[in-house]
Amino acid sequence: MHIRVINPNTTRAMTDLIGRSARVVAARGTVVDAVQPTMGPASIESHYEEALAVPGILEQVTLGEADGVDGYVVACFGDPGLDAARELAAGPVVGIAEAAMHAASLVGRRFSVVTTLGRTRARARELAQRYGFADACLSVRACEVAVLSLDADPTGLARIVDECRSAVDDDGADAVVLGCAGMASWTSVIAGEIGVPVLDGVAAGTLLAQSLVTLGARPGAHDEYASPPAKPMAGLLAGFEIRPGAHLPTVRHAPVTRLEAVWP
Ligand code: 5HY
Repeated sequence: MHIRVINPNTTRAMTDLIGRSARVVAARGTVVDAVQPTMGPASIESHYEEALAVPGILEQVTLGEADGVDGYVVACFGDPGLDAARELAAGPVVGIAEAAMHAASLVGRRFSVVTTLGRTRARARELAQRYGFADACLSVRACEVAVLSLDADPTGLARIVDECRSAVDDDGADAVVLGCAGMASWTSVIAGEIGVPVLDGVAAGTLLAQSLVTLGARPGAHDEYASPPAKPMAGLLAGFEIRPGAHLPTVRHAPVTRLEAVWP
């Protein structure tokens, strides 16, 4: 089985981190690689950046289809481009917010999300509502550390732990969802500090995508997730045109980053 984890931003260090976090949990025999778009924002912390990340995600799904990828993880907490990716992919496509929230709902009655900047909180709450967790998602907190500062900021981890602890002590959460792919490597450290399950969507998404492939569960090729209709595409997006009789665009880019799998 081949699972491809797509970092929708264009920061190689995050792609590397995401790839490592995914490979740690993947089953022996599951090939996991991590890629990033050839175009788009260095990080995603606004609606504008989220919108501009989608063509790059679809580029990577198109390339993945040519590579015979069985399932995908969209590794950005806003789950950008998820529905569009499902129209292109033959196999399952899982978002990290979606995966982490579902996992949290199986180990806690009520969970909180701890994300990066406060401006992304509404998006997290919107996703909780979309995924059916309007009641289960108790609160969405922000550590106010920018995505690309998570590693560099010496106070970053402490600020995330503080917000996670407040989610438990003040909000009453019995599970916490990490609201950024860049937090993936801190899951067990944070769980040890706050004493409740902590769910990272990179790991949860990798395992969920792997499980869906094992179950043979893929988006229905009819109705909502059918291939997009053939249609002219103008300007910068001309490479995304789907021609009559085709199911995929003729994207001409090669992936910038492809970390070959090294499973444990
Ligand atoms: C992420 N942004 O997981 C989100 C987190 C956020 O570049 N990768 C990003 O703040 O929404």
